[in-house]
Amino acid sequence: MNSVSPQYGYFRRARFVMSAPNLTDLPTDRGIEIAVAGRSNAGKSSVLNALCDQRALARTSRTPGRTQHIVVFDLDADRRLLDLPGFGYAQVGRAVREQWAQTLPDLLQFRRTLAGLVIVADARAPLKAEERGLLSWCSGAALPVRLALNKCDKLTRQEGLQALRSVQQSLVTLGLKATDAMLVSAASKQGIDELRGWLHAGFTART
Ligand SMILES: Nc1nc2c(ncn2[C@@H]2O[C@H](COP(=O)(O)OP(=O)(O)OP(=O)(O)O)[C@@H](O)[C@H]2O)c(=O)[nH]1
Ligand SMILES: [Mg+2]
Repeated sequence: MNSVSPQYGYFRRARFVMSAPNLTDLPTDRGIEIAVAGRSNAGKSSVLNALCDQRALARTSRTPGRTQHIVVFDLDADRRLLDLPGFGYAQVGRAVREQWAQTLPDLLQFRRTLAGLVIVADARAPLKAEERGLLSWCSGAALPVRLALNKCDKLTRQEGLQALRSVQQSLVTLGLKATDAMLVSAASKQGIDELRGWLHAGFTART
């Protein structure tokens, strides 16, 4: 379960490139990027580490608000993963929150290399306004999106399926497909290889 299928081996070669405070600090807008977004503490950095099969590639923390810049990882010369700051965490200073509230829409709208978005949400919590907003934006812009319901190791199989079904109904009302949601766990690695497969499709669609 904790292995990387051979065709996705390039995830293992992920390297930290930079931590960018602003969009203008990002690498040249060329190649293909997939970003990981979501509520603070949902497990974005942990999911990214699980995808790349590396323990400490992206910094994780029990304290919400750990990732405050756009953290960029290279998979190879043309493909990058972006770990985005979390939204919805009140303790992060107001200035930081407001700056990010403006940066995220700009990134989604203007970053030409952005080929997909993984939204990481806590499988135990219902979708909130920010997640719905992001999902509906992706639906309108036809940006491929995957909603990864993380921490499913904390739920029984039955609870997990219930959470998945209820979120799938929301997705359909937002104009997305029920199959755009999946249960994952950065801890147990459930669903991680499937998510890698989705990223792989996004990374290879344009090359
Ligand atoms: N049980 C369990 N805990 C998890 C899982 N994924 C992440 N966590 C824990 O959740 C906490 C937050 O994880 P992070 O990966 O730092 O979350 P983040 O979304 O990157 O947080 P910010 O960068 O602050 O926005 C850490 O204590 C992780 O160990 C999971 O699949 N299962
Ligand atoms: Mg993080």
